Amino acid sequence: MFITFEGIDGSGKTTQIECLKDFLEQKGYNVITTREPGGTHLSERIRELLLNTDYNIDPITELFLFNASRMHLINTIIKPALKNNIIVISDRFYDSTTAYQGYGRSISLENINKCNDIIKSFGIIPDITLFLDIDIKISEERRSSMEKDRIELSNESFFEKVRAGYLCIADEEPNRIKIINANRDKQSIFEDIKKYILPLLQTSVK
Ligand code: T5A
Repeated sequence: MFITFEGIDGSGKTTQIECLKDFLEQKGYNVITTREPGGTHLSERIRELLLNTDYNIDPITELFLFNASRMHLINTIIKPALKNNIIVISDRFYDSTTAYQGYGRSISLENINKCNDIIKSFGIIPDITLFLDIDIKISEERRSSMEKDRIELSNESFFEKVRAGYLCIADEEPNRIKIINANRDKQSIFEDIKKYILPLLQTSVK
């Protein structure tokens, strides 16, 4: 099973992924977690470039760098793990590209979809995507003590566009993408996540 988490920066993905991994392991499942950009040595190097505040990166270069990181992660980690019936949980996947580079940076959705279609052609499509929907102001408060990376330095209107983009994507694929109110405490959010994941476990191998 391939589970992805999505949301704007600081929406609580890392926190919930840790809870879900522990929960699934306690039930006896083999689980690996990964993140985008990153997850392999090469992709982590690409992540450093993408998030480094020293670079001014145009949207199309950014689009290709995210996709290069993704392709390497798929071939090196995700595909082999799924083949071995390991549950893969990824912090972000191609919906991030649609939301950030498409809706956020205004690259045409036609071009975004061309890239996403290449990725999809390798057969790696999330079984479920949990979109942690958080108010921009709350996410900013939660991140206030953290140093900002190149993308986090973007202004509020950028994140409004990204969030609106996620809502459009979720609207288009309601069976796969579940919207979760992430403005609440950690446990309430996790209860919702469990409600979506538990029915899917019946089809997973331990
Ligand atoms: N990107 C990525 C693109 O533009 N295109 C792409 O295709 C891809 C793949 C990646 C950046 O790259 C962009 C998006 C991003 O800008 P990242 O590090 O993955 O960078 O992105 P972030 O989402 O910024 O990761 P964060 O770790 O900052 O946020 P998380 O994981 O969503 O949030 P988390 O769990 O670390 O929580 C943030 C803080 O809030 C607290 C936590 O303890 C933590 O301090 N918290 C809560 N506090 C109160 N109540 C709750 N319910 C809380 N949950 C967590």
